Amino acid sequence: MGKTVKKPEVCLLVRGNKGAHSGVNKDHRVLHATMVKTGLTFSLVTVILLAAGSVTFSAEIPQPRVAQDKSLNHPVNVGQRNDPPPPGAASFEDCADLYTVLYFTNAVQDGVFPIKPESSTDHFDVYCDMTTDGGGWTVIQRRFEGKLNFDRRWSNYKNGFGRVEGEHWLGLDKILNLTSQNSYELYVELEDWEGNFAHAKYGTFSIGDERTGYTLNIGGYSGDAGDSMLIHNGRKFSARDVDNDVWSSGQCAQWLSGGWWYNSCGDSALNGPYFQPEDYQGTDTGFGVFWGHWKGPYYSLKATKMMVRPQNFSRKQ
Ligand SMILES: [Ca+2]
Repeated sequence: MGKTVKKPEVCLLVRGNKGAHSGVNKDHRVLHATMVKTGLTFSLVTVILLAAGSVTFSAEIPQPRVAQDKSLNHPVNVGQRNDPPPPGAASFEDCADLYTVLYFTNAVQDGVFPIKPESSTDHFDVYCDMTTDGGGWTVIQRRFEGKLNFDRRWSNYKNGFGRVEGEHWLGLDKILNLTSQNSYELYVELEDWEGNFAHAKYGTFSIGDERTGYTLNIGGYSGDAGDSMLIHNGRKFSARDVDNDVWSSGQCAQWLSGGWWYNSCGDSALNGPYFQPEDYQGTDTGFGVFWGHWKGPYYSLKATKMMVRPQNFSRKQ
């Protein structure tokens, strides 16, 4: 296990449902905007943008289907849509793709949106973080209250579990769909029980397909949380019922009670068992949700968020 403990640096993140962008880019003019209510879960804003006087761009822009709900704890439903996107709806590869359109309509906000990566046959919902580090992030993992069990089988980690507006794991197949269509980066946001935040950003992030065990390709660390993924680079994913780790005489996913790209076993386990502070006594309790280089392996974190964005995403701010 990683033992390196870096003195934490406090990083308070500014949050909000609305983006900080108050105006439309001066190179574009919004000529017409109409909002069409099409049901309880969807509304469309039709906008026409005249770009630099030469290109006319028209798009149907999805609005968030639901607000973030931290109280939900439902069975597996990641990626299942209750309704198909309305006819004529724009198709976005990821939240970064969507961000660009929302920006030019002054409609940047966090929320749940349908996307359709290039290799995906269907739309599926994701939570878009449009505010952290310039926005455009597609969330692939989130924990903040411990009501969702992450000690699950391979099929759950493959297909995803939880609800995207709450705690969830998006699913390895969907992460593969996302990160195989472009060169992606990863942002890991961590919160401890004292209200401190730290992050680890990786300039390179992708996974192989299921035949490779969803092998992790990660690198280019920056941030203030420390690099607790380095030892996991090149490793296969393991879950409770599938042992792909490097520990020849044991099973990391069972020992640490959550799926991950284990080495033998490693410096991080963000899918480990969630503990309330009063229930966690460090080594006496065992491993929880940890990022070794920030708080050590025997500190179970309050909140985690993993999210991806194309490397070539250009900030609009
Ligand atoms: Ca093993």
